[in-house]
Amino acid sequence: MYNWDTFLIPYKQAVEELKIKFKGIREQYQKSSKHTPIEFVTGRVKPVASIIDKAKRKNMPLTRIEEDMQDLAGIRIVCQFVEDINTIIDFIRRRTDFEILEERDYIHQKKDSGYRSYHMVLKYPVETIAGKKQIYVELQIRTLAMNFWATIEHSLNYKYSGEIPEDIKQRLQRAAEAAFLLDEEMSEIREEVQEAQRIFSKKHDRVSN
Ligand code: 0O2
Repeated sequence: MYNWDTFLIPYKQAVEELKIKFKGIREQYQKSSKHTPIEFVTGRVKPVASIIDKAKRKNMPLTRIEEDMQDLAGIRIVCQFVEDINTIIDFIRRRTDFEILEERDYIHQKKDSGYRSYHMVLKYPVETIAGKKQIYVELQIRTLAMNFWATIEHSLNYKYSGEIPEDIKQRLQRAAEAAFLLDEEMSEIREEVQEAQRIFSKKHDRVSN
């Protein structure tokens, strides 16, 4: 049987390295006069129980997960405005420290559940004692509103083992629509909000220096 701890070490390393890199980008933006397109960055290695569950669900033998389960390592970049997502996509496409294998736009084509997010599958090289190892990483880019919705829906899905009752499903659809409208409204006043945030962060810098 698998030694999961050993198997997952390079995945942990990829997640930690990428978190540092994207947090570094966030910090550089914060120190510049430009709007910061990254609100926060999180990352995780899929828990072993979820890996086994997903493999069963997809009829995937465990010997195939390294190749076929491309979200063992996951990074999430959350931003304030939908426009920030495009800034991040452009910047990811220009990077040379990984390759983009796939892009899935669940923003223009939301899932039936109401889920919206932009997904990229990256091939990221990690140095191991046995040499370079290419690791697949699923990068999810979404707004705060999309993230709020997805987090709630994810826990309900867990609670109901994927069988969310119809009335709650309908409420979730309406909540997804509300999150979409919230993103639209915020985009309309984006310039105003960004100006206010610039003033606030300058004042904050003066106080803390
Ligand atoms: P976790 O780690 O618990 O988040 P599939 O499982 O077939 O739908 P696939 O082909 O692996 O997905 O890739 P896809 O569609 O890009 O989705 C992978 C991940 O996106 C999921 O991981 C979720 O994190 C997120 N996601 C996709 N659809 C939904 C949705 O309807 N609601 C929510 N809340 N999240 C979604 P996992 O496997 O669920 O694992």
